[in-house]
Amino acid sequence: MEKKEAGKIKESLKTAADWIKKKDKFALISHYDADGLTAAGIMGKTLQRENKEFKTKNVKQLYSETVKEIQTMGENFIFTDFGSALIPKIEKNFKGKWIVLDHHQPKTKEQDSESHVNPAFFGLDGGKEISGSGLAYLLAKEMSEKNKDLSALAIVGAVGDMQDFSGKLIGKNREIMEDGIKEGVLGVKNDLRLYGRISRPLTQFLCYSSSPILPELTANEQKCSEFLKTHKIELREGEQWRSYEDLDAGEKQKLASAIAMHLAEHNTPEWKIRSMIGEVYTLKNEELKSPLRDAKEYATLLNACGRHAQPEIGLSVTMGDREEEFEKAILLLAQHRKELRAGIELMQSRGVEEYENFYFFDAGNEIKDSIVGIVAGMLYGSGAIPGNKPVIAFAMHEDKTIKVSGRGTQDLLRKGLNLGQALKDVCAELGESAEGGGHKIAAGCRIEEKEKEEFLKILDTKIKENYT
Ligand SMILES: [Mn+2]
Repeated sequence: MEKKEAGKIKESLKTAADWIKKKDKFALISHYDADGLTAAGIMGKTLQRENKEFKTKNVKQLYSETVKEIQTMGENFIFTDFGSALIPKIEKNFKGKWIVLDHHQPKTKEQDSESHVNPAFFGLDGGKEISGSGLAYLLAKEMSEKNKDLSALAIVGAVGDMQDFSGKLIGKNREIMEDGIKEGVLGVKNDLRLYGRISRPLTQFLCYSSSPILPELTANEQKCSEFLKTHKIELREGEQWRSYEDLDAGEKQKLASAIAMHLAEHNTPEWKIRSMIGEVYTLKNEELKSPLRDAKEYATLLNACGRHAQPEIGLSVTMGDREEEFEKAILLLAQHRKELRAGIELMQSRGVEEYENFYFFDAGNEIKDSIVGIVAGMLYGSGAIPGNKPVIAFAMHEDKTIKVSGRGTQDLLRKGLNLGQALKDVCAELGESAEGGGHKIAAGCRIEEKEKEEFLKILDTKIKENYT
């Protein structure tokens, strides 16, 4: 039964592909994170190859001003990696001239429009089996088999949305990965999954690890270099700083077990240690030392662009720029890392408040609202908080509303946590001014400052109710 359902998504994508072939002058609107930027890159490339005219815009949300601007951008409208929660609004403003490809929880159980493609309508899990960029890729493949080289970008998007959290890609993501391997654009192997294995010098590789945070090592370069020396791993080869990829098989294994041992000594749960090893994805057409060579590093670079309000730079990179825009993206990545590190240090020094069903901290103006969710996620495993409850963080947005970010752990997910639903429920109770939602493991919403206290109180009961 389920297989048959999943087959129908192909029909739905075919309908969308046929519509695109018949139309021209598109506005391509996508979410501003790694998944959204790769989705836009895939669609952009696809439209280019069909000789279609198009303009692009990457947004965080669909505000009324944005709607007006989008209406002037083209005659037909493609929304990727967002839109499922906004179908009535989109239909009202873009009457019959739109398609939405999104994997976030839709508002209806049944497909509400044939222009609306969401894996949830077809028995697929949009949290782990396919992402926004994956949908864009499947559509591109419906348009033409020659678009199969874009599969590597779809994998960057999936990894950006952490759909590889179990240690490997599953479902449709896995089929896309196999396309990439067959096309020769993607490599996959089991290895240490710390961030920066290709482009970071070893010391920084340990120092900036956020998943997992390495107790006493994260954010401490001195200790990291001592740790490597203790385990007799050379930091340099001649003039060159070595990266993890430069190590030989024996050294790699030595380092991986040293890290595992270190984590075990610091009471990191075993599942977390095990999750350090898993699939890593290599983009074979990228330069050997480029951050774009590794799917996770590529995704982080794109997120850095989006979070610094310059998604167009990231989009240029996904569309193929490896010169000026790429250089700008590299600078944004460095800045992003600096801000994350400052955020973690702040939270570690201040500590968090504990509620019955979650941990909480209010970053106020001290951590940007665009990165507060990542910082919250990084607190797990750092020793700052144990993984037994989700963590909720507040940060002040420039318009003085409060951005709420929630993060859970894979352990909590296994226990049935649905953070997206919990936040949605609280917002529903607070009334129309608040809106919220997201995924089971990571979700967010926006509230008014005066609602803070009430929000926390209601949330304590809603989280408890949303373990299924
Ligand atoms: Mn996404």
